[in-house]
Amino acid sequence: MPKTTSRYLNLIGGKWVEPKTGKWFESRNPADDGDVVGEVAKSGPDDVDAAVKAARKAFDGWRLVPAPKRSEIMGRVAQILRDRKEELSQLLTREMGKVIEEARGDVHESIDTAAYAAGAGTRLMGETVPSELENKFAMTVRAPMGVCGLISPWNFPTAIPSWKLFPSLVCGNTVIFKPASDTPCVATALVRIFEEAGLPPGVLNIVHGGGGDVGMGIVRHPDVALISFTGSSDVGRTIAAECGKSLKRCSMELGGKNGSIVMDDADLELAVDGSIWGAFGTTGQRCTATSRIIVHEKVKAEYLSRLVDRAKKLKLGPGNDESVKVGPLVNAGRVKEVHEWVERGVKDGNKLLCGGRPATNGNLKKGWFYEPTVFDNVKVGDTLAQEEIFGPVLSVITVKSFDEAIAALNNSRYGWSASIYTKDVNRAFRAIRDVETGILYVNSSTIGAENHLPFGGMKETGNGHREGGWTAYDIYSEIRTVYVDYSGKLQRAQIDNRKKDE
Ligand code: UN1
Repeated sequence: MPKTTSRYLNLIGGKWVEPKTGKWFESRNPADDGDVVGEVAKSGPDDVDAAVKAARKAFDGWRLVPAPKRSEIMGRVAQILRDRKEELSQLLTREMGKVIEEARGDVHESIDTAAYAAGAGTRLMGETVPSELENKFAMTVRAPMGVCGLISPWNFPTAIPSWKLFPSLVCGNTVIFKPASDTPCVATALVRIFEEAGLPPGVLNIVHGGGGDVGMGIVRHPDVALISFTGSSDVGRTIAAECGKSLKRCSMELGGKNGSIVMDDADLELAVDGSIWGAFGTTGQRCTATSRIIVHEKVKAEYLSRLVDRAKKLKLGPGNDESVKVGPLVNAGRVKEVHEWVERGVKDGNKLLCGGRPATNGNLKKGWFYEPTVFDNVKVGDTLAQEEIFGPVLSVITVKSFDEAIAALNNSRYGWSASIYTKDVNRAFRAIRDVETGILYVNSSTIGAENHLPFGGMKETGNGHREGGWTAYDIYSEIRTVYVDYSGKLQRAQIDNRKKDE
């Protein structure tokens, strides 16, 4: 009997509806290409338009719901997420591929973000400042922006949408959510939880489909006030340019080429632990993954031999096997692309120490696996040291001093995350001052950010916004400055209350 596949629809104005295009696409398990997770709406511009209309209509009611009441719903979402953590994590692993322990971390990050949001509505603070004039009051209040377009990636299928969904909704906006087309099923499961928690119809709409038809449709729509996008710098640049045409606010979380400095006084075992986790955790598919090691020449030989030994022993396999450390890449295209970068490294004369090819032994051939790869002899300007690979490929650069290490680290057009391993507090603080990244870890990996702190990068990694913590709430609100004059007469700032020669 043919297996029946579940269909994943769009949620528009509180109703689950088929796409007006009549088209569908499949979401498949990256560890087993024969496993179809779901059949998903392949939407088009009419679907986007219907969703924006619904969100626009719902905005008038939602913005007037007191923010603490909006937050109460987020508290309920947090509770349902806790109750469903295992179920969601299993679906996440099946659809995206990351190992189950990390899938639980991904979902837990959503729980943390929801719990933060559950209190955030009581802290949507403005400020009061004295006026220069008598009998006049000055303050700021926050106002929602309208309809927000949230476009999320596949690598953190619940955590990253959560960083966008919770603050935008608590701030009083309504939302069109376009999840990555590699992870639509888990995104749908997340949206169903908001629905179940009592979010009014039309406040959160999901539209599935491709970046061109749906993503750019949302970006270009005149009734969408804001775009939040996480993905590659190339796509981010296109979206930001489009937003620039109508001066639409956009928040961009983009590419990275994150480096860890291993100084000559580093705890080498710790540095190796952190490098393995940073480079090969999530199969290297984190924006903040470690893709460069900048190691002091004095400790290089010892560090590298331990690192390569560990990399070779990592167990690859389907993420739902609890003993597996490295899951598949997300799709066939990623394997091809990662391999092209590796071939480029070999051609450039970088020295391949381990890995360097798709992993196809036994069951692995059913999915999109790639061997953990380490390259030595990489120079700061080499392709492998400059381009974001987004796979399990680590490039090692050798330096002779702290200053050279910082210069190598900063020799990148990206500025996501960095780390330094040293026992010298002076070097640690100089790194805090001198690195050109949005995040710095001292004696830890380049990954592992916590949801309640700002998260974002410098240079071509973004455009200055920070998700996470309190700063996410600034992305999704307008500041309105209010002056209340209770003097009963016209008072002119900068003119009255001043003598001519003052
Ligand atoms: C990402 O880097 O793509 O900081 C997101 C971390 C996770 C989120 C990573 N909390 O490693």
